[in-house]
Amino acid sequence: MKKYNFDEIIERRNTNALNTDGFRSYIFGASDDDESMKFPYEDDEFIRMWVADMEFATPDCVLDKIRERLDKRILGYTRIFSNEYYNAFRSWCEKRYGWSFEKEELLTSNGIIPALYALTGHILEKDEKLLFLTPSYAYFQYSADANGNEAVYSNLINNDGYFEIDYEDFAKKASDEKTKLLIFCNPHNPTGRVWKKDELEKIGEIIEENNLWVISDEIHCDLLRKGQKHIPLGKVMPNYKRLITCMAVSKTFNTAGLMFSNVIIRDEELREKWNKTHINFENPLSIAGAMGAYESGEDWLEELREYLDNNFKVTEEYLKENLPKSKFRISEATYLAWVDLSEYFQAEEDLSEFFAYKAGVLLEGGRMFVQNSDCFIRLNLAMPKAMLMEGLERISEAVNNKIDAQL
Ligand code: LCS
Repeated sequence: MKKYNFDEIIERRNTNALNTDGFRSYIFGASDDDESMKFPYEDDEFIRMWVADMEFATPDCVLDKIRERLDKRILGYTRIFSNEYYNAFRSWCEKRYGWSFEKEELLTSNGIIPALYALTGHILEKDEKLLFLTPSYAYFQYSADANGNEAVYSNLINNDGYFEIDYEDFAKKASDEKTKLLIFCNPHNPTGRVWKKDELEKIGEIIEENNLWVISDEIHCDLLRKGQKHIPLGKVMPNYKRLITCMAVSKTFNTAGLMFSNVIIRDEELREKWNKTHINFENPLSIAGAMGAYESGEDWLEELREYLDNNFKVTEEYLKENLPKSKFRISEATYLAWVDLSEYFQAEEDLSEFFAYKAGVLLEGGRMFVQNSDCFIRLNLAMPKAMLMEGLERISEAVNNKIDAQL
């Protein structure tokens, strides 16, 4: 008997949700109130498979802690003073990943994006370069852009839908004397790869050889398919000081709007730099919610993972049957499916636009993932199955209509 209801469809409009109201700017670069940007679908008719938050309710273990905190009735300036939060997060990491860290290394931030921007600025001089693997979550690029640094890319190799690191290329880029920082996404968005021990060790060796700073962005690390295991990069590089690890409850428990994440900085000097410029107040509701997640969120998470595993399975089956020329391997982690539609589209086609206009589906595709991503779409599968099936049907119908029209 299941304890949680992931089939419930929850109305998100009128909550200032980016997911429902922010797609015009985020996906299409328009203004969010641009009346001229019309689609054959009303805004509430779209199936939304884009931004990485979930259509599922945040679990009660999180909401109840927030309610409890609200009931204390004063929401004044707040910072983490007690050991409670550190203990809860450390226990989570010890239990799930067999890894931990010292209390003084743990800092918090209003999200990982602000942390990436700030750390890039602290670490790099203006003429130095930021390296990451592509395709990539675009905010790695934006961190370089915001700080006026050049970005360098190492393309992953696509082995029949399984993405692997090109160590030779990576080592070459890492050895450029101007390359000083790597942002490493573990597990990887958008391909969903969970980097295995031997892969992490090889990457670790190259990092050490070149004395690179590395930010290991592990925000997706709780969202693994059954049978997969997350290994923090810090676990294979236990004594490497130039390593920063970012983790959060926000993806796992659907609390991205609470703007709260963990930034574990080993290097003392960098921590000092951070502390000098970082306004380290936190939202009391965010701390309460994160405590609820770390202390009592495991059984909800295990059921969520089963539900996601099934959504991936039905997506694989549906695509095989209805878009037989699409190429798709179930992601090892994340709730994001990375689907290759190169048999149906040309590189220059704007896939997000195509699916918004022709299918009524909001998704991110192609160039939105920096490079090495032409003809791919990324589908967010974290939604009730009924909604997912509707999205898949619309996607395949639109592609099949396009093919029929070309015949
Ligand atoms: N890092 C990675 C790898 C992410 O995928 C995301 C969110 C973030 C950081 C953002 O962290 P935050 O600032 O919320 O703590 N990923 C998103 C995505 O792929 N689409 O929408 C959000």
